[in-house]
Amino acid sequence: TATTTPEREHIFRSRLPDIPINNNLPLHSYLFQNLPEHSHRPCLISAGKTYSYAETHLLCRKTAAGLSKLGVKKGDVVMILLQNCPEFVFTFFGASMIGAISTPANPFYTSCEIFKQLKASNSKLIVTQSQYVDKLNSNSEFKIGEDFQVITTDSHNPPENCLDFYDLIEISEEHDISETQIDPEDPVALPFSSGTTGLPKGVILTHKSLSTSVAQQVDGENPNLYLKTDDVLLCVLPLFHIFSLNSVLMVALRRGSGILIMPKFEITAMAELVEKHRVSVAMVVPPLVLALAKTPAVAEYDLSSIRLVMSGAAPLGKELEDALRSRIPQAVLGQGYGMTEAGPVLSMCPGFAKEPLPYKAGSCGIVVRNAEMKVVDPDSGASVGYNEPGEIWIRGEQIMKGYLNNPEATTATVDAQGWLRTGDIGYVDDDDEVFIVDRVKEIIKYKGFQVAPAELESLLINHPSIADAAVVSQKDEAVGEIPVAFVVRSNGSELTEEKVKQYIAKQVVFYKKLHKVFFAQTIPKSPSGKILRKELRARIPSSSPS
Ligand code: 4UV
Repeated sequence: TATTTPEREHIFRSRLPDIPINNNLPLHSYLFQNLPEHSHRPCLISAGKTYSYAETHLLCRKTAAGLSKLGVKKGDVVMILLQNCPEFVFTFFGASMIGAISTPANPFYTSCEIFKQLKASNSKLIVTQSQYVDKLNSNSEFKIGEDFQVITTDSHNPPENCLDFYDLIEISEEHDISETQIDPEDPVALPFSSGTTGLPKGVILTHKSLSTSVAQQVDGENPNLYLKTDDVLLCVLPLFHIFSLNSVLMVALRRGSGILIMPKFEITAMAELVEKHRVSVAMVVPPLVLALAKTPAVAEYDLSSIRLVMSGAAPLGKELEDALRSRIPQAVLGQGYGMTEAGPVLSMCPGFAKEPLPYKAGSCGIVVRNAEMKVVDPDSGASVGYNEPGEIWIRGEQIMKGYLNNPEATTATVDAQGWLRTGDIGYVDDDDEVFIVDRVKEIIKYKGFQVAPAELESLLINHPSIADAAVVSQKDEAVGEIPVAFVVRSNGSELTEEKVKQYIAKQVVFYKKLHKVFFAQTIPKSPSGKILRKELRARIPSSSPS
């Protein structure tokens, strides 16, 4: 931990001035605060159906009433297990309105992954689509209708023991919403993240943290991310991940922009929708930039409506950035840097501002306003100045309140002065631009999705023929990084690479699958028992196929 005296601290701030931030309202009230100004404008545009702001707000209130009829109360946790769809939005804000908390989960998760999050979050209700209900029926410990309730959004004939979303909200009147007093420090969202180490943990984001984060992006005279009511934002990144939830959905709601909801990514369908709905703002991840820039068929569509592209969640290579620039030359192309625990946005391209500032290729922009950033030398613990690399730390009202039921992990991540350590190595250049150069945390990012090595290691060690195991990342051109394992077989075991891969594949979502298994005699560890991951990464043959 840093022991430097305050006068020696180097603190970086936004080049944009601080602004007054109204973060004492419940999140939904803050986001819908300007509703009267744009109540008839399109809010959610989805599969041929458009909901105006007024309709969206009404459906959120009806969902609030429906949830409350079902017995959901302040502080209860609702799991949202949905692809992007309007009901995701209704459920999230319906829950918020009654003081409940949403824990978003990937609908492609295996049953085992879903139940881990269900248990850890102590959630008693899942909102999902009927196609995922089979996975919810396969747990011997938890029974639908007894241990938890399931609401399906897509059928008037819901599967056995499930309730229909629209039945529920149609019998509910908005005035049925129970009066709930919401404190700005109350949790509203509980996404899961493994942070700098260990297993996925519930990240407590409060009404205050999320409204602060949104304000840092889109509020003020000269917002860092300037959105207009006639903008249409592309919502193709999954809403269960904080990037899309905050920096697509919430920022758009605050500004009254339209949100084009796509349930899944398919490049030509996306290009067609961009053309049809004149999408003007696109939040993307590097693999999507690759698809946009390199898919020949994309050239057949008119993408001239796009004026802003923000890439985030993983590093964007310069070559890729240039390739996209030549395809959509009219757009401002820049990055946002976020981390679930950071609320999530740490820095954003100043070229997105109403009065844009210049920025460089490869930079993650400038630190968000009303926040402080420092770069800490991992060896000395001292904060360093311009152009010197170190671990990026962030402080401000937007960061998480802590990890759910895990004070140890919380204090290891947020210090007593309120600084959150990111596990990212970067520097701030002379123009206050943030550059990320490395990652010292365990996390592996496959297309921007989190893979926690500790999760795969615990599954591997459960195998009767495996004595020890470690999972590390390998660089991959198309998806960023892939998980690979080092495995120590138990005495005499003839376990094969294929068997290990299959064993993991059965238990995890696609992006956590092992791409390669190396057998080893031992796993190198520090005296305190920490896996020496760098050493293992160096052992991966660079020519190995991915
Ligand atoms: O916790 P997480 O999965 O969170 C994210 C959130 C990303 C963003 C990006 C822009 C936004 O506006 C926003 O709201 C959210 O990815 O993973 C956090 C880690 O991902 C890496 C870095 O290692 C983080 O600690 N990462 C995120 N953005 C970038 C990045 C980036 N632009 N460049 C390099 N690495």
